[in-house]
Amino acid sequence: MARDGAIYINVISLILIAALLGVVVYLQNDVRALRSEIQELRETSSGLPAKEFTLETTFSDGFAFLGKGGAIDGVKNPTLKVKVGDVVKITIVNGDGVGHDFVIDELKVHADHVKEKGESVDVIFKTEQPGEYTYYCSVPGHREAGMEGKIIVVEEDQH
Ligand SMILES: [Cu+2]
Repeated sequence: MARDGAIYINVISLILIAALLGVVVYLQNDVRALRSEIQELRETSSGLPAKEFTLETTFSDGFAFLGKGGAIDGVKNPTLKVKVGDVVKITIVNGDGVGHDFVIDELKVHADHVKEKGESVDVIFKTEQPGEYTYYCSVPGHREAGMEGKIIVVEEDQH
């Protein structure tokens, strides 16, 4: 009787150990799946814009780009601050019904013209060198009439 009991307990512990091993393997697979999911998310998110700005063209005593939303909201020709390596997206919205474009010569940025009121266009670019660059509208006379501002690119560790 005592022997039967001992065998019974051994069988039970073997089943328990097998069950525990199963749980451990299951959890390991879960962790692995989570890791690869996180890696995938990292890879896809690295291509998304890190900095987004919206500029609306406006006319009131001269032309200007008017900042929309965030820290630049309501600021005329706002200074845009970004970091080296940032993927920058700038949306130009036509707010005055006059044809405009958006150019940053040094960064080889040149947006298509927005002709009608409400029309918008996005430019996306990656910053590579620190520096101070000028954005402007290249429609003849517009830069002189006020459509000019700065974009400042700083090193990663500066703020
Ligand atoms: Cu213009």
